[in-house]
Amino acid sequence: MTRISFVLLALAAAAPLRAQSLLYRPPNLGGTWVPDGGVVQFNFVHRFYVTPGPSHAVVNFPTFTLAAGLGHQATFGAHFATKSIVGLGNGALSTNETEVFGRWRVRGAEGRPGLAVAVTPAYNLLAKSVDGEVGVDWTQGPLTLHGAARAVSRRLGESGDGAAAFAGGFNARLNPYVGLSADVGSFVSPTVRAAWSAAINVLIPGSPHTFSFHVSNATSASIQGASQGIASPKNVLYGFEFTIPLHLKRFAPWFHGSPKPVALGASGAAIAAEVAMAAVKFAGETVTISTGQAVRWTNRDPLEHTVTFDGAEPGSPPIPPNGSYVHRFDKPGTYTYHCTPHPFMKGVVVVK
Ligand SMILES: [Cu+2]
Repeated sequence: MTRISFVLLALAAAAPLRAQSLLYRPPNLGGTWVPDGGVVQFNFVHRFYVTPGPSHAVVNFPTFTLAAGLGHQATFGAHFATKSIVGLGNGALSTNETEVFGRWRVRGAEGRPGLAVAVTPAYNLLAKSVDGEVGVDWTQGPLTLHGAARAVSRRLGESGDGAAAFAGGFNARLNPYVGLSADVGSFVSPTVRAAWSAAINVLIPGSPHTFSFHVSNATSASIQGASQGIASPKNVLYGFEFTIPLHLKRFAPWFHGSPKPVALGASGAAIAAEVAMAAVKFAGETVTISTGQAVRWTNRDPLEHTVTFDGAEPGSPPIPPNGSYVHRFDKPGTYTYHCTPHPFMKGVVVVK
């Protein structure tokens, strides 16, 4: 095995961790994470408290994060929170908080020992505030330490002056799959309650997903939301975060024009019937031909299909998008067939 294939293997093994792992980020710190190029990261934070009896109503505080990895250690994304404390100040007309942000990791990489530094410019649509964060983290063995300096041009409900906030936290990995983390962050202001969190972080084995169970008092994952805690009626929220990397390459066939036609199966046979494979169906479910004639199947879907006979007749290999397959029938009979990846796709060839 060459040195290069060793390196590729090591990268492949590291990939699940590099795919935006909660083992390297506490609940209220964006830190320096950047999705890999061509990956759209979907993260879902859900926090709640339960009101006292008799209703025991559950009050929910979700934040959705969508961020696209642009390559070159850069990302562009947004947080959307539906019950943000940022929206509870004077003059707030809504608790729906949207923050759009960019992030550029100037140095370092997730999961690699040493220092990482990232800058995160953002705009908070609810607070109408230009926000920003400089995040640093330092990884050594199972430990990652985090720090962040934040600035906002306008805290919601305040008179328009800017404000600064600072945050810090850590991740401690007990093994490759489980870790603990905590953080605290606060505006430099005696009137605003500091935000905090503590979490158990889990990498789901065999998957690119990470999960955290956490407690916190912060109601959203934006720069402003992660810098202030809810004070009443409850000051502890329970919750979780789930991270989902979506690899755009998987969707490539949807966006690229028709791939090159590929012809499979018998060549030179007299084609007496055409069957299109479209919308995950065999168009023209039953075709009738004479002995010695052939049928041609053409795949119009962006997915692979097969023509697999239910009897002993040999069928097709996987037929790629824009591929076709020709099969000649030398014996009379009724040939039922299906698609192996999509068994609900069925068809019949009657040979007289
Ligand atoms: Cu199919």
